[in-house]
Amino acid sequence: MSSENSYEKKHEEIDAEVEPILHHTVPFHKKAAAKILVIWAIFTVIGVLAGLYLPGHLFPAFFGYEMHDVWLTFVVFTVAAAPVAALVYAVAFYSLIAWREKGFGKSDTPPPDAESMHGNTLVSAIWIGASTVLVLFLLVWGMAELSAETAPQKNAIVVDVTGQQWQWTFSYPGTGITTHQLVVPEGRQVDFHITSMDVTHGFWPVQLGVQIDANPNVTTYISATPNKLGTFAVRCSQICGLYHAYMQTSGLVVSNQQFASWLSSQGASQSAVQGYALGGK
Ligand SMILES: [Cu+2]
Repeated sequence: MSSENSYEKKHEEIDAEVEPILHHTVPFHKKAAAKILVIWAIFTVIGVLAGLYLPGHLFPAFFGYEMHDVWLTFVVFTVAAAPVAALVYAVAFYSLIAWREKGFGKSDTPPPDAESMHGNTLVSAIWIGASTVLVLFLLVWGMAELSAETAPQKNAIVVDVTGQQWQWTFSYPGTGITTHQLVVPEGRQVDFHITSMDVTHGFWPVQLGVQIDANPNVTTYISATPNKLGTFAVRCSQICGLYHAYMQTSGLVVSNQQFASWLSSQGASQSAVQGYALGGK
């Protein structure tokens, strides 16, 4: 074999290798797609099971209807997101294992790409259809939950909540009562009117399942309906300064009767919220 022939042969080999890369003629990896589908199904089942069972173990105790709604929304959204996340993880997992560089340093040429997905009507239709259905479902679910939670109730009570570095104060309008421990009646909607005396705080009665910012010079509103007697935690959910982590107190859910007698036993010793900032205000 002459050196010229050998040169041409080498060129043909290179062309054969490069051609598929340049013109995307490698067929869609049907076997790979089938394997990814199996991995996707397994990951989906794991995600759905995790979505169904984990929140029940990770969530704090339920002290209000809103907490139940939060839990249910968490479960529904996790289950709805599981197939989507599973697809991403399945492709990534399969790619990392099956299409990894085998034999490092043996070749400078990367493996050829699969056929381009551009213009694939079926894939586009599934993609757009599934996204639209998912987004619409989550939107309708979210709006229905929100309107159910914000619907006004007849026998609701109002509690004014004031945050400051680093303490919560609760006032009961019309009674003159100001306290650092939140007391609320069972089975009645509590409308919290929240503000701050200094920086942005976050009013978070944990087990009631609601949370909202407490901003200076602004009143924010949130409602919860306690449905279990006992003590729950009240925390600050915004980093608000040096002692943010200690800006916590407790809330107490009592019966309607106990609530009425608590109100009358408190008197109206303090009619205004006092500033407790270092050095006084
Ligand atoms: Cu705070």
